[in-house]
Amino acid sequence: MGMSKEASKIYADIKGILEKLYGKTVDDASYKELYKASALSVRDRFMSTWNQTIRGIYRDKKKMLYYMSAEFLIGRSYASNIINMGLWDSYKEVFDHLGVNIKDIIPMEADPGLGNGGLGRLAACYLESLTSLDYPVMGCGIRYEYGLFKQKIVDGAQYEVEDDWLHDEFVWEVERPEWSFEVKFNGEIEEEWTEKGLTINYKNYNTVQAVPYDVPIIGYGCKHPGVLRLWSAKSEAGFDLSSFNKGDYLKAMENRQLAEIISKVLYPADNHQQGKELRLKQFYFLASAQMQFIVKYHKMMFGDLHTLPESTVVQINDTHPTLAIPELMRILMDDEGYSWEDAVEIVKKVFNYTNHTIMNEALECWDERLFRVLLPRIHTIIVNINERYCAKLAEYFPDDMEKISEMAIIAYGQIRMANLCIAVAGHVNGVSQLHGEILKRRLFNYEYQVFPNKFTAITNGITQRRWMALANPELTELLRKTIKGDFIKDYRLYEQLIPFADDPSFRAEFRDVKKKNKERLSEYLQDTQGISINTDSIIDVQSKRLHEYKRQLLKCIHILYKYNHLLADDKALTHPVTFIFAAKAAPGYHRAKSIIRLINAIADLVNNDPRTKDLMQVVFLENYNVSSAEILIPAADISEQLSTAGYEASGTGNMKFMLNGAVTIGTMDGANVEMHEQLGPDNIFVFGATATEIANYQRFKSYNPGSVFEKNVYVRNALDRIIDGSLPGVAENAFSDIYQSLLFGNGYEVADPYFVLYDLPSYAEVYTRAINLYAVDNESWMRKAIMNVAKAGFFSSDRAVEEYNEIMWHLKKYGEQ
Ligand code: 26W
Repeated sequence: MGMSKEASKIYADIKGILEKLYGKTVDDASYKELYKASALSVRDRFMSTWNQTIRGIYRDKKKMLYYMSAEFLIGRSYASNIINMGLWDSYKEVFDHLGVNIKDIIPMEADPGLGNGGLGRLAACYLESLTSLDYPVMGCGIRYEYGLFKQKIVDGAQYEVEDDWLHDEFVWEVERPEWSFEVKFNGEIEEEWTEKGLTINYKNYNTVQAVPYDVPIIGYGCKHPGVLRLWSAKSEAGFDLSSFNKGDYLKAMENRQLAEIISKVLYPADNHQQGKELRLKQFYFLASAQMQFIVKYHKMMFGDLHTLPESTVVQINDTHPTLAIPELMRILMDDEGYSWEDAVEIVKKVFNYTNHTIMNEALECWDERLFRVLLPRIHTIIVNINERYCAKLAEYFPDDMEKISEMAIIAYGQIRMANLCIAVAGHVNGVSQLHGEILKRRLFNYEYQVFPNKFTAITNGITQRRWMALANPELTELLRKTIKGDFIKDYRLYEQLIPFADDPSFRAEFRDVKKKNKERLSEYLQDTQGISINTDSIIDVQSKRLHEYKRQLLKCIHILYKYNHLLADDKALTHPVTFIFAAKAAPGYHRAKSIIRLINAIADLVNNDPRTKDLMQVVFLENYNVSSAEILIPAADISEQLSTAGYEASGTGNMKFMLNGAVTIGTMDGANVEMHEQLGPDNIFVFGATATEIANYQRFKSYNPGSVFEKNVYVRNALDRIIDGSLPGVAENAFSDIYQSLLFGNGYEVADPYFVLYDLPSYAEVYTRAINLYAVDNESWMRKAIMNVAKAGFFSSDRAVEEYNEIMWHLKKYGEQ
């Protein structure tokens, strides 16, 4: 059996690496060793291209985008790199030759969980798209030694286990110690007037060394790899020399730990900020290291910093990296001798800001006293920015102190990061059309009046390389036979599918693909959790972080509603349904954890009742992450996008389901609104109150969940199930808190703040319609599913980054002058 030339070469390389690394042959290497050796052979194939790209940027003084983010949820790199390099078939051939399934090699790589959810995954999709489109980009983040916790479910409850993802070595990263910088904390500043003007003396500070690790980003075609630069904290060599010299070795080591703790762990809270000192340290650490790099690099290229905006544009992904703004001011003034005015002129041309949430508890604020102690110099700079900013605002709103203090960067002892971003950034972006409108009309309405042109709304996107080619090889194969041209590269080509939605033989093939993906999911659930699912059932999925506004509870109560209905009428469900949930809860978010416990209790109830178990099954998929999403999403028939209208800034999971041919049941929220627009009302199931209706209820405090409860006996009976002792394995009052909160609220929270009961009847109505359609007119269902794929092109991150580039980045492709 002969291998192709390419495969033979790869095979020889892997053989050589195995020998060198482990002294083993391909026959006695373990899967882990095979993974590592083959990954290194992949690396060897792009290293010189990567190197040339970096040199080219420097030589041609190319403008580069720095995408700064506290989170990059990149997922595994191995298959993605091979696919984008066009080497998938050859690598598969090699493993076939070895009698090994390449699909068993892929999971040997740890999935770097360097993000919580949507915001981190968006950053990863954007890096991939920018690189695929041949734009120069550097992602800038933190090399957390421990990523997001791994989730274990024990007796129905979530437990967190550390994610030691670097344990087996991360083969893709390259340490760049020559680009290390010192980051300074604490201490005092002294202002001194000399003949050169005001000079700042910063004394008695602590230093931490920031060491970058570069991860290559291999775009489609692998022409010009991008880079994700992740900063790691190291204590200074001889960090505490005096203790060392006094023989206090332990004290010295202790200090070392205190320094290195900065990049130890990703905070696992999503949409809830706590103002913790260590988190502030992480953010300044990232901001300072990255700005020092940018300044040094620009000076090497241009010699002079006036031209900084010609080489540099920075995108701030949510407020987490905001301190980059005052840090660049500090460097320009204190280290480079610029005046305030000159520094401002440069800085305001460099930064743009993307907002990802309107949730009040997620808007970052820092206690001013804590801030001043940790970052005294940055504090004085922000005070100065604030003074000038407020003076400017006073010109627009003379004597309106209320408005000005609402917009101020510092007020009531708090430093507000979003306000700082709006004051300085060139553009403020919302992540969907609706979200952009809400920023302008509600959250930042005063700012919008002052800076009407700053506000933009570029809808999020996802990369079709990972979310089609990698995650759904079966559908990719079918599309390859159907679509003319390279739809992996060009998202516009998906529309060619539209006529095929009416073609019965295409539908049959499409249905077949879905079935195979359900079987793959079933195997996964069997292997990981010992669960078997009915692959002829409708697969209904809600997968996303657990949060009350995302309303996993709505789906829970609806399942109980259906369960009751089925007990009363065995025709209440016309087709078997598998209800899947996948969600991590922030460890300190008790209500969210309690909802996970509830989901598992409901699973125990319906899965074990002989009257319902053949028609309904409830599954909680453990440890949802990028890798499990790649298996889960392609298997879905129904995508649940249930957020209370106005709360989900965009959503990107919704787009992944759409691309993979699931039909959405959703509210008119975030990007669902645009999916509805693209698809037309026939290809999506919309329900629930609109964002305007919700806002009005809130404004007039006119929503009363008690009346829904009283009026609707089905709602009442469903809700009663959670407290009437029906649920097995839990104490009768285990969920009384949830029940109470929905009906009565408590001291500091209104009743049913996310309108779960309000939307339940319309959800139930639309749900029944959806299931019935699938059951009685499956051809029409498949038609809708295919239309979803056909219309998903708009939601490509290729489209999104092109829009950003057009409006704010103004990058040139490699080879473009
Ligand atoms: C703890 C502080 C904090 C605050 C906010 C941590 C993380 C956040 C993020 C903004 C949460 C997040 O991921 N937001 C999501 O961003 C996605 C990408 O734009 C959107 O699609 C989601 O709608 C939004 O919830």
